[in-house]
Amino acid sequence: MTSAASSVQAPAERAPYSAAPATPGNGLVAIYLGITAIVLALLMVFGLLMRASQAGFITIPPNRFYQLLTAHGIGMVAISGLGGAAVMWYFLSRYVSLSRGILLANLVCFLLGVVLVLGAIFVGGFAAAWTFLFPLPAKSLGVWGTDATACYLIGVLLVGVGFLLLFLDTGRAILAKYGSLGRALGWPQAFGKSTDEPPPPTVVASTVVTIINIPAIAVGAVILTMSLVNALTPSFRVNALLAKNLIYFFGHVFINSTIYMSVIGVYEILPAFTGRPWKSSKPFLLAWTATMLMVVAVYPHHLFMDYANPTWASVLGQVLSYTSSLPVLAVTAAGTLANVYRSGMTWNVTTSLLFVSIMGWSVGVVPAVIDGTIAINRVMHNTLWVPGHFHIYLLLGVVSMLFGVMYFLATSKGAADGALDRAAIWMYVVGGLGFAISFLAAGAASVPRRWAVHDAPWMTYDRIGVLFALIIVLGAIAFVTAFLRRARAIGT
Ligand code: HEM
Ligand SMILES: [Cu+2]
Repeated sequence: MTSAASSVQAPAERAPYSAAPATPGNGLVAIYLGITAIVLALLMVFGLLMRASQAGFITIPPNRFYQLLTAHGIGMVAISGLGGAAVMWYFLSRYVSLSRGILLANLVCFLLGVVLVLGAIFVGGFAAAWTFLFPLPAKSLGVWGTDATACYLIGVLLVGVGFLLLFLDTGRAILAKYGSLGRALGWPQAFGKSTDEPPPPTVVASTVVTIINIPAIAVGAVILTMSLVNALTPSFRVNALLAKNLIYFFGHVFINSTIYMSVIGVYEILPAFTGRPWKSSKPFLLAWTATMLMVVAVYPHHLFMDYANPTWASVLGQVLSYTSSLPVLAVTAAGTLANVYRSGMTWNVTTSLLFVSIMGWSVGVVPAVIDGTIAINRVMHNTLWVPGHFHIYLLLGVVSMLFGVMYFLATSKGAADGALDRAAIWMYVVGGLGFAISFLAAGAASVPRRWAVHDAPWMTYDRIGVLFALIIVLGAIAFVTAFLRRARAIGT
């Protein structure tokens, strides 16, 4: 399975791709991406069912709806993490020496954790949403038992432990090669007078992800454990405000990291088609360091309506919401346009998806920043505006990047895109935009999020949403089946 390591090259008719050094984890990376593809399609169907139930097309009993909501939320966050980790590992292993054992250990933890989480939800009835906010896990009013809560929390903890191992390994490998995290971030070139070649974009991005995710997962583990003890021993009390702060610190950083891991695919693959290498310029290095510092402090934007939280935290949350992702997004979007412009690049499924992903990420940030404004959040908080903005940059941003990388790897042996592949791009983009806009429009009309049953006047938005969701799901299933059919090419 691993002999193909260095064989990922663009076919002859495409722009030349510098032969990559061996990456002996190819087979495992293919398994990671295969699981990602299947789980994405399945969870999208869960989403479609939820939306169809809100629209009144089908009837899902509320208990079942909240189970689906919990599974969709935690599942999508986790699988974006798994897919992103595969992209990061695949490309990072060209520059530093990563452990295949740890890559496998993460997968095993992930799968065991998923079994526990699925059991908790669909057997035990756990339905507190992926954010497991206190006191829901412990106080279900009899809807689910303590055993289901324990299974869910331990399952998520297990997934976290796997990722923690992975990022400890990337940290170890980066330090071994570059000597210090500062050097891996290109600080001597960004802030000093060093004229040495800066570390490649993949190393810079991976270093940032490693630095921000280790504390995020550690904090996640702390609050998962506290919630577990609280559920088993109610006399051990958890401060609700502290719990929410810890959960959103972890949640915000982890989900943002999925973008920062997946975007490595753009840095590595677009140049293969344009023939123009993507170098770490000074603005690029500064941008990644700036985003690294801001992304860990922006999470209070999830607590604007928690008036007990300190005012300074809300102010910080608002200011950083405007600036946090901007540096990396700006250098990446500008870099993408410069890389592609007049390069004679072939517009195939891979390059189209990667290009779309940068545009989707850019577009999705606009409604996010709007909601990050306290005055607007007073109205939009807990409305469908929120899923509206994050579905844009998750569906059209992260997941497009993942599908783009899958196509790249799967067609590296020269398999050509067919008419169905090309149609799927349009379905994915049009369906994704329409679907997200149906959420945004409903949110603008103050339709609440996370409600199983919708009032009749809200259903117009829901029905339009279902139509577009159907289009995007069909497009995604076309990508997934195309990838799975060709996936063996990666590992052989
Ligand atoms: C066809 C694609 C998709 C459909 C039809 C879909 C549908 C939905 C629906 C109906 C909700 C509940 C909205 C509410 O009433 O509050 C939801 C929530 C959510 N979705 Fe999706 N979704 C899709 C793709 C994705 C993707 C790709 C991701 C992430 C990578 C994602 C992540 C989430 C998250 C995190 C939530 C919030 C769950 C919560 O509120 O606890 N979704 N989605
Ligand atoms: Cu956030």
